[in-house]
Amino acid sequence: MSKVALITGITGQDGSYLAELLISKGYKVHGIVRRVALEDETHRLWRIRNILNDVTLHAGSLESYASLFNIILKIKPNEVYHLAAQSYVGYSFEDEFSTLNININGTHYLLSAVKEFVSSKIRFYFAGSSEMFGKVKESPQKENTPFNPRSSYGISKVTGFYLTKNYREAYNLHASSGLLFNHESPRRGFEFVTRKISNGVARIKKGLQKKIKLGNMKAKRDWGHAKDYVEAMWLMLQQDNPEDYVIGTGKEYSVEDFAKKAFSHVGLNYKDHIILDKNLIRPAEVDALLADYSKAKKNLNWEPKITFDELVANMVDEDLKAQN
Ligand code: NAP
Ligand code: F7E
Repeated sequence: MSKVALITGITGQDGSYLAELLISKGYKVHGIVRRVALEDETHRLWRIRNILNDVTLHAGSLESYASLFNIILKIKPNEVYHLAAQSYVGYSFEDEFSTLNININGTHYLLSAVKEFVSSKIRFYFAGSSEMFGKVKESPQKENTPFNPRSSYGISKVTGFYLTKNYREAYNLHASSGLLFNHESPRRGFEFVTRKISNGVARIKKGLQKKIKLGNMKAKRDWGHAKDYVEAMWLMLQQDNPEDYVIGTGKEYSVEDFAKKAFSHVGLNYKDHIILDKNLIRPAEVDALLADYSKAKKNLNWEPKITFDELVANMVDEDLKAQN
């Protein structure tokens, strides 16, 4: 019989790729969607437009314990992938309260609802983040690197991580956290720096825009492709024992490196098109992140397949097509 999976955040970047992966593996895939008429394909459903006939969507939100409980009661999932969150670090400085409320309480509500069905042996995935390492205490970062978050977003993910760990230890739940480093794709939200650059490059190339405004170009990130990372989420839930895993590429590049590569992909020099905007510099920055994913390689046999150069080219090429 097909396994049943529930994805919170199915309309997001990772949710859409994970849904595709699980469908290809024969799962019955359910997703939770907030604040949208489910038949409105033009709005938040754009990333899952091509699989709308293959998934079952349920109206609900992280703010509502009742909605989460009732969906789990109805569909009785084998696996729950908790991806929904206020995921934009920049915004978390503008609105700490909603970031903390959604990300912490939402995770708590979902874990608590899953616990009600603990005897049904639901497996649970929590979307942790390299932002938990924040102002890093060591480099590269691995599973036991101390957390030192620099934003309410990072704090919310540390709390979600400990909630997940506590439910694993206290209630014997098969619950794992992925400590995922930045991962991008042509489905990345436009507010994140990689998509802002790839979209800007495409528009500049087509003569629709002249400049891109950026903040801290010296920040370094370990950037992978979301397609590779959803595979790691699935692998974590297929293990006999629930554990936490760092997922990244082991290579770091600056925002400037990304911009340079994206512009050179279309034969332009980034220096001619970038404006530094001090308003985009964050009150507390995460300067550099770099993953040591050796545990995932050893236990999950997971490795990233898509390189940084391929990622940049993929994003710019897709944004160029979208301008046509
Ligand atoms: P994303 O594209 O921003 O998607 C976030 C999803 O959460 C969307 O489906 C959004 O729904 C949903 N959501 C937000 N608030 C909600 C609420 N109150 N109730 C119900 N749903 C809500 O994020 P992503 O890049 O796919 O990331 C997935 C998860 O991984 C997030 O938890 C993120 O924090 C975490 N993460 C991401 C990265 C990365 O580099 N991408 C790295 C580490 C961890 P709407 O469509 O309605 O907005
Ligand atoms: O910023 C710098 C910015 O917003 C990357 C989320 O998926 O990954 C993501 O968080 C860097 C930062 O991603 C601009 O200051 C410069 O140093 O693309 P970002 P993020 O903050 O790393 C982690 C792992 C998550 O968990 C999050 O959910 O780029 N930067 N200029 C800029 N950033 C933005 N957004 N816009 C700029 O103009």
